[in-house]
Amino acid sequence: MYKRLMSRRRTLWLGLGTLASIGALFKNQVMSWNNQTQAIETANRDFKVVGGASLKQRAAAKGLIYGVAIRYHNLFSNQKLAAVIAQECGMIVPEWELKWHVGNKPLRPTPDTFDFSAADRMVKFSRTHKMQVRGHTLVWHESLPPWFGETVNRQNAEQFLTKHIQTVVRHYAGQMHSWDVVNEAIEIDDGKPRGLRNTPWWQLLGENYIDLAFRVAAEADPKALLVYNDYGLDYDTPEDEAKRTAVLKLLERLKSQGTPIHALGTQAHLSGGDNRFHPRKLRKFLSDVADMGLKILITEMDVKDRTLPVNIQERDRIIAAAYEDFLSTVLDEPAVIAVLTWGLSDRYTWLSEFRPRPDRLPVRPLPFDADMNRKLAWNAIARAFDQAPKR
Ligand code: 9MR
Repeated sequence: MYKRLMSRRRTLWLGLGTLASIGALFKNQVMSWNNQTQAIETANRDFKVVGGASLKQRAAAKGLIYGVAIRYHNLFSNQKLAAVIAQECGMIVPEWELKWHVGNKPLRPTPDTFDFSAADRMVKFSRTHKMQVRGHTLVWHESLPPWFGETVNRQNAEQFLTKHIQTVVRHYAGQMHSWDVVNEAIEIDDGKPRGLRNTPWWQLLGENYIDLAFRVAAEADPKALLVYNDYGLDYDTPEDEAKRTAVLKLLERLKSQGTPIHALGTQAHLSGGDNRFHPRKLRKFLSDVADMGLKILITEMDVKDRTLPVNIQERDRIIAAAYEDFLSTVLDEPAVIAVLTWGLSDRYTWLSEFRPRPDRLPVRPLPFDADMNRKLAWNAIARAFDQAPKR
C-alpha cells in the first residue's frame, strides 16, 4: 500500500515536473521569440546624435534638468565617475544618504540623533559643480532603522515623523530643489482602502500621515518642490492601470484638501523589450496629473535587461529603444521638468543585486558602461532631449 502510494506520488511529481518544464520551455520560447522580434525591430533604428553637448546641456537647452542617483561611497571613491557626473548632470540625488537608515553611515543612527555628514558632503560636491540636489526620501516603508519597531508606537508616531521631517528638511532649507516627501504609498494588493499600502506609517497614523508629512515639509522649507513619488505607472497592464488610477485619486484628494503638494515623481523602472508600452495611455495619465496644476519628474529611470539577448549590441539597442520611446512620450508633456536615471554607470546599479540576469552576465540598464563610456542609452536620452519641446 505504502509502496503504491509512493509510486503514485512519484508519478504525480513526475507529471508536475514535466508540466513545469513544458511551461518553462514555452516561456523561454516566447521570450526568445520576443527578443528576436525586438532585435530585428531595433536593428535598423537610428540612434544618431548631433553635436558633442552633454546631457546636462541638452536638457538645459529645453528648460529641463538631467540628473542621477548616486551613493556616497561610489561618488567619493571613483574619480572618473565623479568627473562624468560633474560633466553630464545638472542634479544629483543621494541614493541612500537621506533615507532613515541604509548602509553603515545612516542618517538616523539612534532615535535621538541625526548624522548628516555623508549627505552634507554630497550637497557640497553638488554646489562645487553647480548642480542641484533632490532629497529622497522622508517617508517610506523601507530603509527604516532597526530601532524603529521597538521605539515608535501609536502614541509617539506623529511626534517622531514631525521631528524627523522638521530636522532634515530645515537642515537643507533653501538648498534642495525638491523632496520626495512620501514614497510608494500605493499598493493595491495590500487590499487597504483607496489602494493605500499597508506601511508602518499607515498602521501607526492612518492615511493622514501623507497630508501631515507634506504640511511639515512645506513649513520647514517653503522653497522646495514637494513630491509624491511612486513606481509601476508605466505600462498598459491591469496592475499599472489600477495604480495610475489610485495615484490620480490620491493626488486629487491631497489637492482638494489643500495639502501642499507640488509634483508627482514617476520612477520609471522600465523593462527592456516590454511590448506593453502604450504611449497614448501614459501621455493621458501625465496630462491628468498636469491638469491638477502639478509638475512631473521622472525620478528613477533605468531599463532592466533580465530577459534580453546575451549579445551586447543587440541588448543595448533594445535598452536604448526603451529609453527613447518612453522619454519622447513623457517629454511631450510640458509639466515634466526633470529626468533622473537611477545611477549613471552600469558599474553601480541596484539592479545587479536586486534583478540580476539569470545567466549572471553584468546588467546594462544605465546610460554609461562600467568604464564610464557613453552607451546607446546615452544617445537615446540625448535624442529625446533634443526633440523635446522647450519648457
Ligand atoms: O537603489 C536603492 C538600493 O541601493 C537600496 O538598497 C534600496 C533600499 O534603500 O533602495 C534602492 O532605491 C529604491 C528607491 O529608494 C525607491 N524606489 C525603488 C528604488 C530601487 O529599489
